[in-house]
Amino acid sequence: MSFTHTLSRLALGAGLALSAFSLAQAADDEVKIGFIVKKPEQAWFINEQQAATNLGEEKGFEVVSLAGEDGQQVLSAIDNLNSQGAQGFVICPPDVRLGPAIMNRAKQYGMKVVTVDDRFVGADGEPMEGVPHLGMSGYKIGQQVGDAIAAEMERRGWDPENVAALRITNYELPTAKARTDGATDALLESGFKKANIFDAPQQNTDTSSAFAAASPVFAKRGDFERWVIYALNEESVLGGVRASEQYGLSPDQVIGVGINGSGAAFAEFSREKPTGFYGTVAVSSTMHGRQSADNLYTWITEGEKPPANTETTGTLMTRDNWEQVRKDLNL
Ligand code: FCA
Repeated sequence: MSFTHTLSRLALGAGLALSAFSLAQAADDEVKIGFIVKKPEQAWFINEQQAATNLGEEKGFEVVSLAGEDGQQVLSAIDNLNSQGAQGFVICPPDVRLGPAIMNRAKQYGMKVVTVDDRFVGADGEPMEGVPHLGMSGYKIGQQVGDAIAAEMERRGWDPENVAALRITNYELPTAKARTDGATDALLESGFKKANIFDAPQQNTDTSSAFAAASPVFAKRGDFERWVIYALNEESVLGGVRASEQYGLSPDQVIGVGINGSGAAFAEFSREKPTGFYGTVAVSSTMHGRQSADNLYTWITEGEKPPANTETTGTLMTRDNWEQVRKDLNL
């Protein structure tokens, strides 16, 4: 064998070894993250997970979409992610007080965690500042809801004296309380009567729990013929509107304004005739999904911890402008 031949064989061998090494490196470098949501059947969360998946395809990382409807399911989702080699996850938890338990499990596996929409609460009842969060500015968006209701009341020429509010509350969830508090304050500022606000505490954040909470309130307050309805999200306002219909109120007697701007609102605005669901403050679930996943990805790949708290804003969407707002927010 000639000297040059030997050299080229050596080079070839080194080359092969090198490419095998790069492959192994690439496999090690592959980023995989989880995206766990509390309500996997709701349009808001479906869109968030899809947006994160799309970003992963663009940037070259994998997103595993999982359901976490209760504590047990969240913990098994984390175990599952660990066995798949994921380096972290984005989560909207089913109960914010699960924060410490979720962080314990994630730490055991060395996983990075960011929250989206609903922020973890620690044992002291305060937000867990150490876990990066991205969510709505609940109070401000709530104020937009209150302002939209007040403007529509004025347009319809309603006298606040004889208008009741159905406030569907969820005080277990801080962002929900911030949202309904913001709406209440804006309404009161517009001249709404405090004594005409009636609470319907819901057990959950969905349409059926809101419907169940709302029905008895209408039944008890038959003395009011005009109602405004608000809650933490449009799914819940829709539950209130459905209860008002069942009670016999017509769309011109009801002004419901939600929050989210997801498929639930699009379906309602697409109905042939208007309903008591007047509008919703739309927030980009596409942006929430992409940005939270991107923050986590950058943290994993560049070691840069995301900001402690990112607050997003909203735009009023009604039957008249919903298609345009949908486009603008990339929904
Ligand atoms: C909470 C609500 C969702 C959505 C999200 C941003 O998780 O339950 O409907 O409003 O905040």
